[in-house]
Amino acid sequence: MKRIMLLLALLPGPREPAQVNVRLSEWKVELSQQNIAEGPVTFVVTNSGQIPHAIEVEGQGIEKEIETIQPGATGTLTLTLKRGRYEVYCPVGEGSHKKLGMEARLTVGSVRTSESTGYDGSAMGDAPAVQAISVTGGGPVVQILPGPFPFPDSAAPILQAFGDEREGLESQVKNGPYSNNVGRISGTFRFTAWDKGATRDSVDGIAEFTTQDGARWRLVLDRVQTKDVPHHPRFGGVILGLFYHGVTQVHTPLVPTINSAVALWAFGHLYRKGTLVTDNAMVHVMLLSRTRRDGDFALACWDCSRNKIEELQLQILPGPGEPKFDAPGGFLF
Ligand SMILES: [Cu+2]
Repeated sequence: MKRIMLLLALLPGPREPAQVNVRLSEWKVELSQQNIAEGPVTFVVTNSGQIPHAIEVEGQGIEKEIETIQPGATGTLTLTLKRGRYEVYCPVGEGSHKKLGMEARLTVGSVRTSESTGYDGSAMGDAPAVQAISVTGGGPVVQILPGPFPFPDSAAPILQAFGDEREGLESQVKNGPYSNNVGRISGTFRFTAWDKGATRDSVDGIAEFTTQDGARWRLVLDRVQTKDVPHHPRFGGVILGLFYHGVTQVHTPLVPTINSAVALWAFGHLYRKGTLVTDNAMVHVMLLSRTRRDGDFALACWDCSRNKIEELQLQILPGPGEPKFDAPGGFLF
């Protein structure tokens, strides 16, 4: 009996999975360790953010994801990983969470750099092919006047998660720059935007237009806004290729769900009839999948993400703490 006990103690038991703690938030995936041994591993994933997230582990022929985790909740994923490099990212939002920074790298076993087969930025499709974009408006120029948002019931459940921004957004549902109340105006808009990472994004552009009241406006864009974009969850600067708004819970749901070729946030120098109004107008520009129909330019869809990317939107709002100006926020070029 004694001999058998000893034998059992010497036998290698099933290996306990290694544990990697993963913390998800906007817009980061943080791993407790970036290097682990080959074999079984359990990812203990906590969503510390404000919106639902998930993880997908990809590399060496593996592509496994966890079910979506609600804010504050935890989930686990156990995998057996062989030696190599892996990518751990959030698959929510058709790639937009990943694009906003929710990705991390994990190395299993010891891997020499020359052996990075199966993990390579371009092969994984995560290296943006375009770093800059130049856009010139060419369509009818339309001013979006204040009015009710046409899909209030679709936006209502999304707004539940917006915390202290909810009240302001709910007032914009009733009367805001996302309405079907539009007027034809004249003007031009062109810009170039550079997507160079968290702090080096840049923009150079100019919009000139005459609003319905006959006032001539000029907006000069020469710097992006990377912080304090007043939308949940926060991000700014220049982003090329982003699926957001609407049902995504990313930024206001008073814009339908869209796909954008470029989205940017900038501070603009705004002039009215040649006089400087502000150097800090808050500007949001998107070249996006079409949301408005021909003719009356009414919002035509709540999910517009599959439409052709051909709508150029410009939104100009007063800077933080600055008084309202008498031009409403939204324009199409
Ligand atoms: Cu996410």
